[in-house]
Amino acid sequence: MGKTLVTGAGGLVGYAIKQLNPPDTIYLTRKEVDLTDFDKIDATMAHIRPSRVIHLAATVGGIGGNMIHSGEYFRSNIMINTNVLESARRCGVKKLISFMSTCVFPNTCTYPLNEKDLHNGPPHPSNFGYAYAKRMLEVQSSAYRNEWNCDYIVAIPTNIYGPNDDWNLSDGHVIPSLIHRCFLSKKTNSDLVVWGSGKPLREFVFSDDIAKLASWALDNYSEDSPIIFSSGIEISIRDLVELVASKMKFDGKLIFDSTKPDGQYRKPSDTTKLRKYLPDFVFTPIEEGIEKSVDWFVTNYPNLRK
Ligand code: GFB
Repeated sequence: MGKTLVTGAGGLVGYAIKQLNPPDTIYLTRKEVDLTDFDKIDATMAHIRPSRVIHLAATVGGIGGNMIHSGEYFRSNIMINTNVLESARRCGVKKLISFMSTCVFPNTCTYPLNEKDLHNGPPHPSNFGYAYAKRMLEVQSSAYRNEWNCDYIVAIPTNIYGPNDDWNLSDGHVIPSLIHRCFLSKKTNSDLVVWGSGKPLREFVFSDDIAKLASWALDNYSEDSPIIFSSGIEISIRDLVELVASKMKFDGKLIFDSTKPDGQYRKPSDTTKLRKYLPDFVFTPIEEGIEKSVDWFVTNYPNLRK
């Protein structure tokens, strides 16, 4: 079958893929190659000559990071994606999977979010730069399929979390930020400050599930249109915080900081396509996923990414 190259291997999903231990897999991290530099990734691709690529590398963050770094997230992701897909094409990669996120869908559209609605309106303003850059992954993959018959597919996961997350308090996603903040509140015996009203609803997916689904898609999915990876189960931020607090054994006060953004109220996703292919796939329940993430965080503190 040849080699599989994983870009962005130092991150959340890269870590989960390593745990699966797939054969003939080469892991590329940000430290090794700057993917915004075409010559570097092109030379690396030509040297490794993978037949398959799991393209995870991206400049990402939670709502805080997206609002502050809109320009940087746009620039960096456009460059990374353009370079990786083009160097893969040049060296004859047979199959490539890349990732968007349900936050790149239009802000105003009918629910649940369906793959076919991706370009039907502007994204939520809180992640304007990131969303437009990520949408171009679908455009580039489709254009390459049309002209060069490249079997490049795109997955759309919901908010991913798990071990080896980015635990940054200001730029990170809600679950790792809350686990980290709750840990500090416990340590200093202080209130746990939560951003926004706690009312927004989100769907979360554990990183191990994404690793399994990515590996399945490489072997079994070849549609031009993207595929949503989600359980379709929503949870409110308030219920999520209470779950994190209980797994961390935090019994202090919760403060909802209304000066911080709520973001989009909800973004429920349509799982029909995934279920057509994988009717029996079992997603990790959020209680179990949060427990594993908390355990990993506590064990690996203070050597983690934050
Ligand atoms: O993970 P998050 O930043 O991503 O979650 P989004 C934001 C939601 O969690 C908002 C609340 O409703 C926040 O008010 N929240 C509560 C917090 N406490 C915190 C906290 O400490 N940190 C953070 N970050 N949020 C992102 C997109 O949107 O979704 C990205 O901006 C990305 O582009 C990701 O694609 C999947 O779900 O709002």
